[in-house]
Amino acid sequence: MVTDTAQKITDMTIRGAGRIARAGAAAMRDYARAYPGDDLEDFRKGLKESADILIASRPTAVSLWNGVHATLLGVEDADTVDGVRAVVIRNADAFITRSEGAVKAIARIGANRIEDGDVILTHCNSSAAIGAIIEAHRQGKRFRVYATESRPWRQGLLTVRDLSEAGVDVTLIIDSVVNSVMKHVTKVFVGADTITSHGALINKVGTSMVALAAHEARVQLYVCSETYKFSPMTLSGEMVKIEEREVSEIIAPGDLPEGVRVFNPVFDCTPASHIDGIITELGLMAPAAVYGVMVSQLGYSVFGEE
Ligand code: RI2
Repeated sequence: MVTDTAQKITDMTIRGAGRIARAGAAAMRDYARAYPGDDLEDFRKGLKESADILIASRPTAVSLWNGVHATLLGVEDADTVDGVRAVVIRNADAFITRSEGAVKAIARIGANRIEDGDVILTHCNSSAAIGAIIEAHRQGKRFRVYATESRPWRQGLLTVRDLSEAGVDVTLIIDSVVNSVMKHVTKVFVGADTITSHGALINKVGTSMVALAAHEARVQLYVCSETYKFSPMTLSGEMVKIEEREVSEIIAPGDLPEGVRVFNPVFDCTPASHIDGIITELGLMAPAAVYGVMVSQLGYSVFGEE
């Protein structure tokens, strides 16, 4: 189960920072539920190994790390297999409920930033950002959306499907058209894979170019992010690892001229200076507010046991 979920996350059958976090928590819960033995130390060891396998399945989105680690809170305090099992199941269910609730809250709060006449640009496929756009449409606001294709995985095709099914007026563009349409855009809404303690955004590769174009055109950029995408590791100065994926996602290896290398990072970093607001389940906050939220809400993850 754990290796199955990890494989699905690696091969992107399960994707999106929120979804992989919930899938990681659910896999930990299922492991705990199915553990057959009565050896407490072996159970704890199995939980730790499961957590490591899940977390290694995709390295960039800290949501996965936070979702998996959330299930282990209090495991050291329980002193029977059944006690540990109950803790992990309760933690996993609580994380999944919190995550789903956060996405809904972001939709409500994000919709408040959308007005009649807006032209919104979104990049890749973020359920948090799309939720806000669809909620604004549901409230009767009249606006339109540009959605990037998002090479190489083309998650933008999911975005245009989601938005058009909800009745939103949406136009698909390839990524390199972003600067050309920016003069018509009034707001950019994107999701997040990780947010650092100094308010920088790690999101789908290309987000930083979108942000540069928006900054140049004085267009507001909002990030829709649950607070479990805030990275506690960055508080202690750790860097975010940017995932690099297979060459074959860009070009069939046989089609590549000899001697040509391919560089395929799938995320990039947008500085806090190019972000107008982060829409979280706690409300709209400035990038500079991230540090305080991290310390008060997520600090346990930094200083707790591994
Ligand atoms: P939600 C995605 O990563 C995109 O980068 C998207 O912006 C982000 O996760 C957040 O998605 P990928 O899994 O959690 O497609 O808002 O590489 O759905």
